[in-house]
Amino acid sequence: MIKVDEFCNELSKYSINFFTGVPDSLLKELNNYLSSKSMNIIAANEGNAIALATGDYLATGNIPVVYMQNSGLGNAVNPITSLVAEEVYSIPMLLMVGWRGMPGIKDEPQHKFMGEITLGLLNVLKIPYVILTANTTSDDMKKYIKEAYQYMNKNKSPYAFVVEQNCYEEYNYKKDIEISNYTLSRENAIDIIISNCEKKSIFISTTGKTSRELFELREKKKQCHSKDLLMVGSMGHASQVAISIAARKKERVVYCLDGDGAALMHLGGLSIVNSMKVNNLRHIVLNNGCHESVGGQKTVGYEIDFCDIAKACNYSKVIKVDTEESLINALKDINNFDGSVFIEVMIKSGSRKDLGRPTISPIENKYMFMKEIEG
Ligand SMILES: Cc1ncc(C[n+]2csc(CCOP(=O)(O)OP(=O)(O)O)c2C)c(N)n1
Repeated sequence: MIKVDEFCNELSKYSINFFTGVPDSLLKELNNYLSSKSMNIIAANEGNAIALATGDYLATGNIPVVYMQNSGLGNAVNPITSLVAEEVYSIPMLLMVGWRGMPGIKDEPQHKFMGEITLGLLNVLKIPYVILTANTTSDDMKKYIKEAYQYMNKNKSPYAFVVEQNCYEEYNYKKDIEISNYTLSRENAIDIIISNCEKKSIFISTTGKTSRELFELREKKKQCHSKDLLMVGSMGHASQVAISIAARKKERVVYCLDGDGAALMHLGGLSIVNSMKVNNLRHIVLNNGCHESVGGQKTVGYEIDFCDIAKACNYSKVIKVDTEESLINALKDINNFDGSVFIEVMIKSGSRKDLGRPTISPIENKYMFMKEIEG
């Protein structure tokens, strides 16, 4: 196992001091350590992080680090091939890639395919890598950093550390607790929404704990899951799936339960709602100001105004709520409303320790959902 402070100190010997990326549960210790550092920018998506790292390299000449879950490689491929590649600007950077869905390790369905192709994808991208495991020692780590640095410095191109689970020792830190007076939890808010929506409403829920909580609430209420599409992967894309279902199924009210991190990841998705004429769409961002599902690392959710953005994107009605009562009133207000609606729900961070995972597969979910909305 590697000590995260030793790891970062070793990097700084090579003037590798700038970190950017999107947090991942496998990189939680690194993210926790970095949360106290100034040269760490939590990016909206992994492609943005590659570009931020490029800018920092151009400005300083020092090699930057980009961290991400392997699912984020998808977002990073375009800037890797058309900005960072040797054929273009030839930018060295160290990628830290959390290896979810690693073959042989039990993981969730959304991680399986990317887990299988992670090393192959790095090969296709011509990015050499080394795998950090629970058995990687401090001496190994120092050797790997030296080799990575020599490669990046000589070739002026990226190198990757692929990070297996339990590779870092637990890092105890005093969490910079976000002071918020919000009283609603995400689970509370979801409960209120599914209890106060129009009867036949459809739900498209974002990745992470939102979908897990929606699933468990249905179980608790003994309701079936057929009206819900649990988008366990493809972070940031739930609202676009919801928009096109809403466009086809005008007779149904379509709710998208989004997260602030997910909405930020592909914010441009908000811009097409007006041109799609989806008067039956209710886009709800559950804003806890952080990536709660992977460890609570901050987003800019509490610092920006999603409602202003939604207004500028021409949603017909835009509402911000921060209490149980105001959420219930907003849901009453939009009942039978003919127009697209955006609601930002200000919530506190946190979730139940015993929160489970969906026990139906995405394929089962797809068939029951399609059956529910057909005709
Ligand atoms: C492309 C991609 N990058 C990173 C992740 C890892 N990930 C899963 S959930 C999550 C946090 C989502 O944050 P938010 O949407 O704010 O919801 P919250 O967990 O706070 O409810 C992240 C970063 C991912 N699944 N996909």
